[in-house]
Amino acid sequence: MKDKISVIGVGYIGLPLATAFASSGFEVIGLDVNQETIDRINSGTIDDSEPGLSKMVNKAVESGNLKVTIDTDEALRNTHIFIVCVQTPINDDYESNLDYLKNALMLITKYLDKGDFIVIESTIPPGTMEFFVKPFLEETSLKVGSNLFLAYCCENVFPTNILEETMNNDKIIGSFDAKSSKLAVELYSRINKGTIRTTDTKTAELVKISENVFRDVNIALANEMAIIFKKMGVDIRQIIKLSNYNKRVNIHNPGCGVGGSCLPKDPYFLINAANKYGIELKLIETARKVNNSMPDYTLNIIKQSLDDVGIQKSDAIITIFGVTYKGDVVDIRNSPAKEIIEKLLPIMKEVRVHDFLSTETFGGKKSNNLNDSVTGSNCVVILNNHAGYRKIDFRKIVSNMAKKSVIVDTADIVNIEARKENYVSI
Ligand code: SAJ
Repeated sequence: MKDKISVIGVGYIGLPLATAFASSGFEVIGLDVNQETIDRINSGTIDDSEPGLSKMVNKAVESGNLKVTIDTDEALRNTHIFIVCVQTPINDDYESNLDYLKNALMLITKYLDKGDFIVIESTIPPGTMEFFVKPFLEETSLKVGSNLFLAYCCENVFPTNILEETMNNDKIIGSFDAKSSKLAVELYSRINKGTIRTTDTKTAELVKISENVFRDVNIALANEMAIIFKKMGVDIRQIIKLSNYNKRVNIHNPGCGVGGSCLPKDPYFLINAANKYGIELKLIETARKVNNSMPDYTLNIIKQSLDDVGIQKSDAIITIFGVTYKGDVVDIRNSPAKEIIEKLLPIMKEVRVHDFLSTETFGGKKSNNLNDSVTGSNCVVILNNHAGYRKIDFRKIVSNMAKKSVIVDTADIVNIEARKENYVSI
């Protein structure tokens, strides 16, 4: 008989993971609350923005090794390995919302047997394993480390490269006992060629958060530098390029804001934890503020650029390129495009929205055809760097735009030849 794994939550993280296990010979059954997600997987119609993923999912489904369902009983019955990949969002007050995790644990506890193994992949605030997950599971009267095994195996895969990273990234595993650690290493070694390191649960939780805090703070640094260098009339991209030749320097890229489901959220897990110790994390909080201010900064650049070419805002046609939170993903969660478009709509004559991968418009006018979207436009605003945009010769775009027009490029993709007086970078 094949080993069976139940994966709870077959979204951005759960599906590639479930697929990787199914492809390596496990019998995997994925549970999700979203019928649409289940239908797409079963009918072989998931989008193919993640390289290699849709093909591998279809193959795993066809082989019979991967099944997905919304039926809890079907998914969790007769399973001894449970992997939780549900979202852990924050509420409007920046407090973590562990309801999805709690719900997943509640379902699992109904099916738990002696000797079962539970893995948490979801990103969680520090201490969650110790003060929430473990006590919750032990309410069943099973005991972690003795007749129940538990590990935190934080995901760290990069959207646009998820499948490859699921199978090759180094992995950190946090647990309370040696047997759980061993089980986790054995399990992940079946799909992962990277180095797997083990530690305690709180360290593992903080590793995951630290990775995203590092990135968020570094992006804020790049954004702040972009603001001052622009005032000085110096090209930030040149500065980054030349500075990064120093092997100890890695300045990140400025942009129109920081979106996605991770970076705008994970720093608050640490900020909130620090508050409980009476400590204010000034740098990390400021980084969040800087990054959150970038959509407004972008708006001001758009307004100023229109002024500079002599166009009244109320007469201006704006074309947005890119609504997803970053290039080459379909995900629009926390996309800075939302705030930018919603703030442009009441003050501009028309806001057209183009995106190669998403049908979302955030209230703007959908334009499927690139040329139509720029014809007569006064301002093309590039918000992400989808491959489709990277291939464009922007000289052609400029020639289709209105006579008085400007390109605002927040993603550094316009080709040098097209960067004339009507080009503004962030
Ligand atoms: N961004 C910038 N400048 C940069 C890099 C990114 O403005 O130099 C923006 C992007 O446009 C986007 C946002 O930041 O709006 C986040 O993008 P990202 O590519 O930095 O990160 P995510 O959210 O797609 O994925 C991150 C990754 N974390 C790290 O690289 C440390 C990924 O590995 C994690 O698994 C993921 O968060 C997660 O799930 O936590």
